[in-house]
Amino acid sequence: MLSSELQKLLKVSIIGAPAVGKTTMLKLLSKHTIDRLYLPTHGFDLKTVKIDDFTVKVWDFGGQGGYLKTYSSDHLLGSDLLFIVTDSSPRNVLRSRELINYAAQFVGKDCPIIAIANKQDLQRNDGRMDPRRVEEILNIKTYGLTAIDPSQRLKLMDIIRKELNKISIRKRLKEVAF
Ligand SMILES: Nc1nc2c(ncn2[C@@H]2O[C@H](COP(=O)(O)OP(=O)(O)OP(=O)(O)O)[C@@H](O)[C@H]2O)c(=O)[nH]1
Ligand SMILES: [Mg+2]
Repeated sequence: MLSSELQKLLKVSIIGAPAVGKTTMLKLLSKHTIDRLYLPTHGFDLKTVKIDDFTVKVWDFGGQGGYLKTYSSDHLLGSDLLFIVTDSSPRNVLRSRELINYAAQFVGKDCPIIAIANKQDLQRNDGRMDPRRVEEILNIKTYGLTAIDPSQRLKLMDIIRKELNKISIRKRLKEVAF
């Protein structure tokens, strides 16, 4: 494979507590129908998504039980981008802080860690936080999302595209430096 092709082959990992909407995000990305069924992910799920000329392998890790801790050291390795998904409830956002510290051990220092403040549709009803508040608490770049809303697909694609472009430039520069 040409190195220019390799630069366009990227790995995105999605982690977070159970039922925060990780698999729904993957469905949103892969144009899968978005049902509201909650079927916990066992282990992890893997899908390939094309974004512009990037081929993105998306790893969706199950949040239940010990899945993440069982798989993380091996499977988070080599991530080009890591999403930490929260359901934007105060309790879950606080838990996500620990998760960020935990996962940061397994991804390289060049891998951006981005938070998704999901379930924004529920924000007005039950005290969930807006993305700005989540960002203040987590201290990492945070985007708001309603993953069950198919009209937010482009928004999610844009978030990923912006990061992938930066990653791809960085990879190219590294190669030139060699
Ligand atoms: N209201 C609302 N519900 C959502 C949203 N995103 C996901 N859900 C619902 O939350 C539930 C759990 O979603 P999943 O995507 O399966 O959660 P997960 O994070 O993959 O869970 P695990 O696989 O157990 O780690 C489902 O019933 C979804 O329909 C959202 O933006 N708003
Ligand atoms: Mg899941």
